[in-house]
Amino acid sequence: MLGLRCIVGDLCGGGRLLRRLPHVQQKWRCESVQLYGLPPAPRLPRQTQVCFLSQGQNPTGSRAKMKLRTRLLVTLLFGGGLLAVWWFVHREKQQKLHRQRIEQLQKVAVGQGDFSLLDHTGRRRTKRDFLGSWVLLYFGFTHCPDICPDELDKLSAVVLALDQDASLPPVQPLFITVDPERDNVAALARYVKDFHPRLIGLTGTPEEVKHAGRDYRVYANPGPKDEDGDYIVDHTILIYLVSPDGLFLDYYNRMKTQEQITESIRNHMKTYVRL
Ligand SMILES: [Cu+2]
Repeated sequence: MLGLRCIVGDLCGGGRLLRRLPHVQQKWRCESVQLYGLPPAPRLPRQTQVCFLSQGQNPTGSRAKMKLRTRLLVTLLFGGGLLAVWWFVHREKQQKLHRQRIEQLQKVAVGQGDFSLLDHTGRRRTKRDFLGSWVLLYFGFTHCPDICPDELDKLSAVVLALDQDASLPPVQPLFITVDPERDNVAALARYVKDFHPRLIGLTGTPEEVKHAGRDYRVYANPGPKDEDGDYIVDHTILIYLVSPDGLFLDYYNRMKTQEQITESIRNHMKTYVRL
């Protein structure tokens, strides 16, 4: 009997000692509750516990969050400032390049003036009518035996090739006569039909034609007439590229192939900045 009491006493004492340990307390309580048939206490989800801690229980976390916000704000302000400086410098550089380009084109002084001529339908056209369009301009005459037809064939092929690329703007081909004596409106209307459908023929009085050619520094000199009254006009053989601003951009002589001219115009179009 005494032995049994000692064993029970030891068990109770050992139990009390164990129950004082915190991790055992929890387990003990749970097991005790389960033993009496009650459900275990519900546990908060992990996320709720974290939120609870961050909202009121952990001021260090709150300070860290504030620091992060401050850093983000400083980074944004600093980045925005850098972007503003870059934009300002970039705009200044573009404006400087723009001014330099205008000065260079004005120094070239080719094709700066206006012209006023009749087209192959009899309508008066001036250079202003073509502002906003890329223009390929050629000076020649309809009685030219080979050079002018060859050059206009090449010019037409260039325009056709550029037409194939839908990303490029259309080019307006123009043909200005250097032989107003024979190249009237009707002669031009017959002549332009052999080339690109958009080709416009232009003529006028000798003074008007001379004025148009002078702006492009075109040389034209009629030779002596033969017994049939026929003659050849010695003239400059160049194809001029005029920008949508109406300024001379480039020229192509007879040595330039159709492919070279097409590529050059394509590059001009891609690097073009409106004045
Ligand atoms: Cu010719």
